[in-house]
Order: sequence, then structure tokens, then C-alpha cells
Amino acid sequence: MFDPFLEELHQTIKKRGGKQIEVPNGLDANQSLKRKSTIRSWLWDVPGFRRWRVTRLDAGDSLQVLNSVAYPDYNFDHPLMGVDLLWFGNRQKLVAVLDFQPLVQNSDYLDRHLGGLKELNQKFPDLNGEETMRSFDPNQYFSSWLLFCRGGADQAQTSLPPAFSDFLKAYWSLHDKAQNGESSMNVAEVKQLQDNYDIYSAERDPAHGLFTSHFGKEWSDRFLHEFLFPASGQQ
Ligand code: BLA
Repeated sequence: MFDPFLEELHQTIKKRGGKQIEVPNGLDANQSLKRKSTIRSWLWDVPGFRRWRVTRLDAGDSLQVLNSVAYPDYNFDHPLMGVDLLWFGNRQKLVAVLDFQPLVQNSDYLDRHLGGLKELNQKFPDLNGEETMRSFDPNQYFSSWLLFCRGGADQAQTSLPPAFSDFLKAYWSLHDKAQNGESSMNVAEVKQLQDNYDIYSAERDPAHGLFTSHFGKEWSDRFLHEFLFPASGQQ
């Protein structure tokens, strides 16, 4: 379902000089015979970023997922790029979340970094259903202009493809602007906030139960703390 997006994401990463690096042992892929699912992950070393991860989960008609987070180098203060796309084929249900995930919520910071996403939010109104968050806090590491939709095939086929492309372009343009500007925070502050993102996300991520049901608790705990949110494993 999301393979064209995965392809586009990997192409833009490569175009920006990204080099694939190794995913920690055993976390690069897994399969569940019972749930007939396969999970695969990639890790990229991209200029300007300290970490860029990508995960694809293919459980046939029951679930398709594309998930990715980009963590800028600590000397930049701009938001992380967060993508979480889920397609429940049996129910024809789409959950799509695309955000520039802000490190802080003050208005100077948001004005400086969120303009591009604000425009997309207006351009794609049917991906902005003002959905309620059940497990996350919308005021922590999410922006008010995120594209967040609990929808169906309609949105998946019409708005999502152009929105995904525009979203990637807008994020690169934010990144380029940030690289040429000055960070409002020092390296230690950015590191602290990015680490807290991992800790917060590992606590709230609604995916853990899902991973456990497919791949068992031991593997899922490792995947969560060593791959998805590594700073959460260093407590
Ligand atoms: C929701 N994400 C979800 C849900 C699942 C996943 C099962 C619940 C579906 C629902 O609300 O109906 C699945 N999350 C995954 C999977 C992975 C994962 C499979 O991390 C890993 C491979 N989630 C992110 C990122 C963002 C994000 C980077 O991982 C930011 C863009 C957002 N996911 C996000 C939000 C929700 C969600 C906002 C709704 C949760 C809520 O209601 O609080």
C-alpha cells in the first residue's frame, strides 16, 4: 500500500547523500508465521542528520505500515520529521500522521519552523480532520499543523500521495533553511530534547502491543528501546 512512498522516501534520502548503515543485530527484519506478517527496517546516515530510521510492516490485508523519524544533527534546533501511515485493509481504514515534530512549543520557534507545514495543512483539508489523540499529548512533540487523518480509501488514494511528496519537499526546505540559519539552542539542549522525545514516545507509542502480538515481547522490547527510540533504552 505504501511502497511508492517508501520508494520516494528512500530516493530523496539517497539524493541527499544518505548512506545505508546497519540496523542492530536481529532488528533489521522479523516475520510472524502466525500473523503472516513481515517487518523490515532501514537506518540511514544522512548529511545534516544524526539518525534517520524507516520501518515497513506488511501484514497483508490486516495491516500495512510505513513509519519514519528523522533526527537532525544536535547543532540544529529544527523539528524532527515524523511519519506514521497505517492501512487496515479489512476495514478499509487509514490512519495517516505527518508532522514536523517540534522540540519546544514557544511561538518564536513555531513561527520560525512550522510555516511550510501550515501551508500544507491548508492545502490538504481532508487530511486534517482535527482528530483526537488518545495516547499522545498533542502539545508535546506534535505541532498544531500536523496532517492527521483517520479516514478511508478516498484519502489514501487522492490526497495522501501528493501530500506525502509535498511534505517531504517542505521538510527538506525547512532543513536547508535551518542549516543556513542559526540555532536558538545549544547542542546540549537539543540533545536533551531529542532524548526526551525518545523517552516520551517509547512510553506512549500505541504500537508496542501490536508488535508484541506479532513478534513476541522480547523482540518488541528490544525493537522499541534499541531501534525505534534508542535514548529510551539508556535510562
Ligand atoms: C497511532 N500508530 C498509531 C496506532 C498504531 C500505530 C497501531 C494506533 C492507531 C489508531 O490510533 O487508530 C503504529 N506506530 C505504529 C507502528 C510504529 C509506530 C507500527 O511507531 C512503528 C513502526 N507515531 C509515530 C510517529 C508519529 C506518530 C513518528 O511513530 C508522528 C508523526 C504519530 N501515531 C501517531 C499518532 C497516532 C498514532 C498521533 C494517534 C495516537 C493517539 O490517538 O494518541
